Amino acid sequence: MKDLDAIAAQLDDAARQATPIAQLAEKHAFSLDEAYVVQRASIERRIHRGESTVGVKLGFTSRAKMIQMGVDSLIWGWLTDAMLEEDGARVALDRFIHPRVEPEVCFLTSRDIDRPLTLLESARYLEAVAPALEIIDSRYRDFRFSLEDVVADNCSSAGLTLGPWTRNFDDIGNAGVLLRMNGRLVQAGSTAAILGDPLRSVVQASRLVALSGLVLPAGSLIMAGAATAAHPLAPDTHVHCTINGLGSTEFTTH
Ligand code: 0L1
Repeated sequence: MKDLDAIAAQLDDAARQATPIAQLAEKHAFSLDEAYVVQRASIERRIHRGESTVGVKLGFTSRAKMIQMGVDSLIWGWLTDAMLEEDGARVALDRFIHPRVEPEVCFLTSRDIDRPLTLLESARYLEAVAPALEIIDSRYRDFRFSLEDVVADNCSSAGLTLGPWTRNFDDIGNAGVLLRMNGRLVQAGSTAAILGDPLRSVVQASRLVALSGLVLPAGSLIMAGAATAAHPLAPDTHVHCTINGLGSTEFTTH
């Protein structure tokens, strides 16, 4: 028998104790719809502990990420205030299991989003855009999962930093993206890798949130998804992401 709350508790405990667990979806035979119920239940546990949701993230919006993780569908999860790190922060890695980092674009919404938006409409719902670094950390052993598993695990969400907010939406469709670690270039790409244009992530986020019968309030973050494959994080590493026309964001691990 499936107990979706118990599955959410297992994932939540794995995250809090930074201890990996075996994949769950096959054993407990839960569907993708049920995986989102597990995800919501694990977020409710965070909210119960005092965290607040600050927005949503999309996953597998780029071919590089789909190929890296062997899945082929767009997914979405929640961001909470506890995941936010200051730009330039020192980030302790001991609270993660096997963290990775990826360069992203983040949007800030200006109005409630309560229905699916078109691409043309999406810009009118945005206040600002910023370069971002997302730390992902699968709670599953060896960072291996099915689509249902990763959705239940809130799409591996673990942390993020944001660079300066701007209203420079004009060139975000094909802006150069560089990810450096200790000064060494480890990934180079373009924001065009994110669904052909990161604004399409806003469209997709509006569709997915509306499908769930929810409203994304004004002032929410929308992490558009990775522009490149993710890189493992090791201690004592300065991580720096630049997005042409948007600026940069960085953190140092310890
Ligand atoms: O940007 C992304 O595609 C994030 C996907 C998160 C899931 C993962 O790779 O663990």
